[in-house]
Amino acid sequence: MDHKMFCWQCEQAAGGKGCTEVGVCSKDADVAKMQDVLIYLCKGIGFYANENIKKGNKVSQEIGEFFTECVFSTLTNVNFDPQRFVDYIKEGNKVKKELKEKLGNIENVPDGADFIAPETKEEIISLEFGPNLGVMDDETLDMDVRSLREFLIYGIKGMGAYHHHAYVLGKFDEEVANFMYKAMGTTLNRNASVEEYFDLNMEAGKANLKCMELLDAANTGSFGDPEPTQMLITNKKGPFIVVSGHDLRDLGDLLEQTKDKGINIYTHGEMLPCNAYPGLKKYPHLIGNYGGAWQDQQKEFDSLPGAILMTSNCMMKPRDNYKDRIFTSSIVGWPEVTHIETINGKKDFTPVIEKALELGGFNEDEAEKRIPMGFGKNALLSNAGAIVDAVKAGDIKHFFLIGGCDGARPGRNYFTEFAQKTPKDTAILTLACGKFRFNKLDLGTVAGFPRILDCGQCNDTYTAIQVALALSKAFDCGVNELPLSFIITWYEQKAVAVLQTLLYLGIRDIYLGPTLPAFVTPNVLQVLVDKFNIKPVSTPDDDLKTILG
Ligand code: SF4
Ligand code: SF3
Repeated sequence: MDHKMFCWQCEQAAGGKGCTEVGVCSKDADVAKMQDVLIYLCKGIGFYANENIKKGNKVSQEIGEFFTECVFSTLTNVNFDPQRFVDYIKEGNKVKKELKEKLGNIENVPDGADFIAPETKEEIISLEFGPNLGVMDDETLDMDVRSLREFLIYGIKGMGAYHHHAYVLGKFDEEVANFMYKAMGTTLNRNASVEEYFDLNMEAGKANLKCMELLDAANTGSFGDPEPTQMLITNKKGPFIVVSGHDLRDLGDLLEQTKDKGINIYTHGEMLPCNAYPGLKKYPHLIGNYGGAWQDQQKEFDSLPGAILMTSNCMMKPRDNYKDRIFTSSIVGWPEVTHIETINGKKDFTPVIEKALELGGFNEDEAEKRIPMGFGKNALLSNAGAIVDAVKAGDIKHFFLIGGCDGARPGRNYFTEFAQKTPKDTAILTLACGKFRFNKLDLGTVAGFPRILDCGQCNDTYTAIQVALALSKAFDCGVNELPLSFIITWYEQKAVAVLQTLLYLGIRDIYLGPTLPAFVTPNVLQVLVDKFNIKPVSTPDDDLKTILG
């Protein structure tokens, strides 16, 4: 192929088709190639792990964690550091050899399963694209098969992210790991059909539901159930650290290491929901949330007089102005940015703490503002009776789940306008960073509840699903018959995993925006329309009119 790279895994894909010179996300062609090579290796690891499992051989948790970390590392806006990919690739070669040896000789090994990657950056990036290496390189592959194959791989990446957040809190799940092996291994099969891939995408939805349940158990088991909270959204005088991403363990550890140090901790982006967890908010120096969604970070961090810790996506290219005060941990990486290593299962955040103290923080208190949040599973389900009564009395006429990722495209104003235009006798459930489009609007209350009910991070789609199931039980009907509509905003691959879960659950009439994924072909879209009546968003007025009849 004549491009330097090809990536179309996120909503920002250049020209709505794919990034071919450099990623709109700033991923360069070298890192793109290394990620392609790592995914190629993971396909073979998946194949050999799955064959071992079929034979009754156990695949260790260590391998499961490594595999999960590898797929997660290739998610959009996570890791841009070539050296980290060289390390993953070297380890991946070892893991594959180990699994192969354990299995002994077998028949019907697909092409590419035995691929062993070179182990220097120069050699890795000079590998030629070809079948299994890269997305677009086997020109003979049917485009619909490719579309569903990549749909599956992106869902696995998203699931990998959730699985990683769960197992750092002690919840590793063999069934989830086993599905990831099987699915990745299948992508080596050149004869896998559209039907086979469609079914695997549905199975991915099921496995991801399990994974989100696991993460819910990990988060609430470690830090308690989120409780409704009036969260501070303005700045307080004094030194501070802004913590971004999705990793609750990192935040918990940092809070412990900063207590009594005179440092305030603000959440940022997808960390916002942490302000509602009893085990985290018990630290009085977790004082609130700073800023908006991920795409505003370059502007918001530019002259920030505090330290920043990125614990997962979404990391943007840091400007020189703040390169010295931003730190990465866990899965995240950027060359030249200080990475907090995990040593014997522990992280020492001293460099972040020292930087925060050195910078001195905000000079004065801003006029205080707070917004309601923390409507997690427990908080909502314990109010299920009152919610059902309000629906029966006609006080709440409709629920909208407006959730998913935020992003930089102008078309995303749709979600702000949509929220503003929802009638006053309706409630909005929201989750993930897409909420920043409207979470500071004062939309008032309905039946004694805030009209905007913030359920948490993107993985808390699990909460929304539990609420939908509780309502459908109370009204003795299917979820699709409830006065509930799903308005999903996507950007990266966790949203793909969540979409697979919603489809697996048979949820119909989902509105998806701001644009449809570049990797979905017209035929695949037609199948999704026929089976699930999924539709692209149009205008808030038209969509509201269709939904509310
Ligand atoms: Fe382009 Fe998105 Fe891929 Fe980055 S992750 S290279 S923006 S498609
Ligand atoms: Fe946002 Fe990146 Fe997806 Fe967890 S932080 S939702 S975009």
